Amino acid sequence: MLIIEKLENSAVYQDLHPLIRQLADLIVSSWAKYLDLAPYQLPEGLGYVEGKLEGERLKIENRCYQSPNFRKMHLELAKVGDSLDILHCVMFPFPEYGLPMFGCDIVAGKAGVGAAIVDLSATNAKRILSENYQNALASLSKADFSQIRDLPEWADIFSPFCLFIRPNNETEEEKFLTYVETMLKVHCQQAVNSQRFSPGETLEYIEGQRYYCSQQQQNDKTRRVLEKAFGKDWTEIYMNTVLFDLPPKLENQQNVG
Ligand code: BLA
Repeated sequence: MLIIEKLENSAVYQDLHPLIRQLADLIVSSWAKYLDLAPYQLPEGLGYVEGKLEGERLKIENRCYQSPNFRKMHLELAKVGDSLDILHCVMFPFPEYGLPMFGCDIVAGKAGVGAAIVDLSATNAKRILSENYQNALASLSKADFSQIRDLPEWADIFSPFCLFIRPNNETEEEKFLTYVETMLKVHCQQAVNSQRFSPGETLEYIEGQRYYCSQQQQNDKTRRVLEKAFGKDWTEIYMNTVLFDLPPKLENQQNVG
């Protein structure tokens, strides 16, 4: 079993908004609880990065794992000066299992958490979650959240279960955590029980993951924060190789399981 390095030891973790710390703990502990984790090697030099071009210093701490069903599970914690705290998480399945993408993002400023989003996004051609997923997620409710935010134009990748809010108080922050906890549990349980598709059928899910990544790469808000600290060229590489890298072509695929 993989020994997971404690998040408390991370250079960034200690200074982050409490909701981000709690969510980071929840994500890593859910992965460890449900999945058989192995290390995942990020591109050289991109585990911990610090940048400062114009404006404030940006520090990024990355944690990355893989499992028999997931090519890459990425948790990123970032701090921009003392003004912006960010959590970003994506789970990239091996496409032959036909699984959706788990994605989560929290952005907190001086005034508190402005954006908290989580989704399980389908990767089939119709972009509709399987009945198993739909049934398992049916108990989730958005009724307790007072400020549901509008999604931007590129967000056609998200499912009807996508929750995008500005939490209004600690109760709503806790309810957001519970919502994410349910999604992670359902996703991990469905994943470990999933069957492999044939190479022909897998192409559809590779294409679905490509589309997911290409839409996420259109998020100018993410791009702008990174460009200010690291410049355009570095940001392009980082968004394409760390945040939203495309699954390798089928013939190169290696399954750890
Ligand atoms: C929004 N993401 C944002 C915002 C910032 C970032 C500053 C604006 C916050 C707001 O509108 O209140 C910044 N997010 C980052 C940075 C990183 C990051 C710098 O992850 C990484 C280093 N984004 C994701 C994932 C999802 C996501 C996985 O990375 C969803 C599953 C969603 N972020 C997302 C959405 C918005 C957002 C939908 C709102 C965009 C908009 O309103 O235009």
